[in-house]
Amino acid sequence: MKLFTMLLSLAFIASCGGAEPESKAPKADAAAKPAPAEKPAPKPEPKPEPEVKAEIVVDDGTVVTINLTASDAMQYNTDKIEIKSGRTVKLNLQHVGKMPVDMMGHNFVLLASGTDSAAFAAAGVTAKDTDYIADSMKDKVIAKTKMIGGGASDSIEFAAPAPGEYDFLCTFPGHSAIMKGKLIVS
Ligand SMILES: [Cu+2]
Repeated sequence: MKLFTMLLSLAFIASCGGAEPESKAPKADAAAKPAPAEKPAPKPEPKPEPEVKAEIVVDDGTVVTINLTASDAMQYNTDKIEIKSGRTVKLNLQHVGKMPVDMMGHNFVLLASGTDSAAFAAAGVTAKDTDYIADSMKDKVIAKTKMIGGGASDSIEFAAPAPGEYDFLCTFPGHSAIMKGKLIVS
């Protein structure tokens, strides 16, 4: 009788013991799966827009520095530059593109007040040797950089002209339709 009871309880324990791990195992599995490793991947990235844009015009009271860029998209980084008269102007032109000067050359040419910039550009279309500035129009130029290709830069210095509005442009054929702007001196 005692032995039978013992066997019975052993069988009971065995069956219990057999059932327990089965019910525990999936629980532990389910708990372990979603918790680690999968969350970091789809973290939302809150783009903070770095905008580490250099100032285009920096005036220290004596020298005004103009940081002009020109791109393969045939664009300057500004079409309006405002400065004060009496300053020495240091203009840095940087071609931030990659295309060669023969295909996407850029320069900066500042024209005397009242110059017809379209006529100026048209006159120079065939004057490749002089950066597309016609001899007949030379006297309209207040200041100019070299014609440069992708990755190159040129810096020039000139005295700020008298208060007024002045056109500037890129003289590479066709560019001045877009690559033009106003220098406003006050
Ligand atoms: Cu250009």
